[in-house]
Amino acid sequence: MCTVVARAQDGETTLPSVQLKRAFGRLEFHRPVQVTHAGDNRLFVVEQNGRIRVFENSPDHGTPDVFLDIRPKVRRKHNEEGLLSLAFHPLYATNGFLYVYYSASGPRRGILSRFTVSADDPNRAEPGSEKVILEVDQPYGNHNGATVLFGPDGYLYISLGDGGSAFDPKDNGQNLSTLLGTILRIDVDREQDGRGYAIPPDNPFVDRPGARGEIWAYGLRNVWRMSFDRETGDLWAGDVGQNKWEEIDLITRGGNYGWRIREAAHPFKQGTPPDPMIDPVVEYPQRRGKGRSRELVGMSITGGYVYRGKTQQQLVGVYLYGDYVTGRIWALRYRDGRMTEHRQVFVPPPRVYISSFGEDEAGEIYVCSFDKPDGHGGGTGRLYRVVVE
Ligand SMILES: [Ca+2]
Repeated sequence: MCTVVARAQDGETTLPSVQLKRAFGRLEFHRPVQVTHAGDNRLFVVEQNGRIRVFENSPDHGTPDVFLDIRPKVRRKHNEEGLLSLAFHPLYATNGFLYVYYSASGPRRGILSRFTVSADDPNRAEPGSEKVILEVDQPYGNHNGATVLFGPDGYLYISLGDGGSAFDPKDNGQNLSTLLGTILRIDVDREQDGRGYAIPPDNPFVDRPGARGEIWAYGLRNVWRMSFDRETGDLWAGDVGQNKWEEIDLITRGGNYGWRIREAAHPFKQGTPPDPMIDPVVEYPQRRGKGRSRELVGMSITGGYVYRGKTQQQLVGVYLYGDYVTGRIWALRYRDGRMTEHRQVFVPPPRVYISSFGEDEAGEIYVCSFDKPDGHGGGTGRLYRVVVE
């Protein structure tokens, strides 16, 4: 259990300041919410309105191809709805399977689906190949999660928000009978009991009466981006706060991350947690100071990555994360169960909205940024590399 709580502050540190360097010439994307790879020197950018674009991860990348276009299926009524995440199967090179999570209508819900790459064009997934794996009803338009990614164990992990509105009105966070407010862990290589997936037998709640066996961790408000440290296997998540506190969590098997009894490490609403609650590794206040000097620190956390690349030696082993609204980036080191260093390492220029971090197969880290926060009426975005200043 992690019980270390530290607040955002500067101090003696080996953590280097970083810069965002515009990547891939002048390529622009429609509200890029994720950049990822399939292990073959290409990058895939998820556009929130329902397209995935692909290009060579090289200086002469050319114009990105449209890898998948499911815009007609994707619901975009709320700013947080859309095509939200993409993950390639660990055996993608041989089976061609990719998994996406998107918002849909009729009824309002989130859909996890599998698609298959074209047999004769690696830059195109077959739009007709969709196989729905899981559907989750969404009571409100916001807090849909979602990140999908495969763990080192080969299982698919999915972050799901608490269902939305504000203050978690249905108390989904502490309710193990709903998939909302959780991170799920499922086996997409097997089917079971009429579902498009199986529940791994070592999931934490498979034997608890009334609990959903898919749940890996809960008490989460809206994990917007999570990642595995490719060296240690640690699962890092950024959980978006209500009105006061944003937090980074280290996700452990069966962990209860407190929402809505707590917002980050702070009491929020009375309740009896089904399991002991785990404090965040780190939190920051949305605002600090008093009166006129009150400063906006951030309003919506974006979880990042532990850097394991080659080109930025000072960042190796450092976890980077940011804030969507202010564009700030922080870094931390974590060792032997506790955080040893933490500070803000990037002061953003205006109009940088960090929608996601991502990495290529070499472990180099990228940032997806929107040009403006609200998606209604369009909105472009771009990719940056994270480099030491
Ligand atoms: Ca929490």
